[in-house]
Amino acid sequence: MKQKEIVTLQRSLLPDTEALLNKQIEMEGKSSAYYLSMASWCHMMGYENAAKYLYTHADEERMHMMKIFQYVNEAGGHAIQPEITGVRHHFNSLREVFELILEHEIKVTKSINNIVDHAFGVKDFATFSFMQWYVTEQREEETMSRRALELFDIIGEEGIGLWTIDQELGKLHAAGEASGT
Ligand code: OFO
Repeated sequence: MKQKEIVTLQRSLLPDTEALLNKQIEMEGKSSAYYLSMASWCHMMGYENAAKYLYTHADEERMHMMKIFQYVNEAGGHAIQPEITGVRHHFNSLREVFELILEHEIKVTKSINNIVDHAFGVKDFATFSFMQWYVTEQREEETMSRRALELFDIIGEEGIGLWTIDQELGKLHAAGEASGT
């Protein structure tokens, strides 16, 4: 049997599932780039703990991207290294950074749910099962993003408010690290 035939026989991903997974690879890659850019802005502005939180988050998003990347190739598809452009480098405030994160995470959750729904519909139970990790991860990420944003309302941004918020973000980050989130 020729090499190409062996590869074809091993293929278990349908083309539209592969396309959806490649779109998700792109989304996770963009998440990593967005959070790295936000981390840099926070670092430059002196929000040390927010920066640490976001540097770690950027690394985690790359890991999310790589998990899908490996899965696509192992399932006989072709994972595509995404083009990442249009990354924003400047923000109006620390609150805006965390509003953008929550907004972005909600979009990611919808996209993950769409893949899960699709995989179930076409009876691709391997992909359905693989994506369960992302379902849990998104729930945790949304919770963390909401908690971070709540700090702005609870503490307020006047006086030493922003400094206190940054300290609390440090605690949130430490708690997330301890729980593996
Ligand atoms: Fe990959 O979880 Fe956020 O985006």
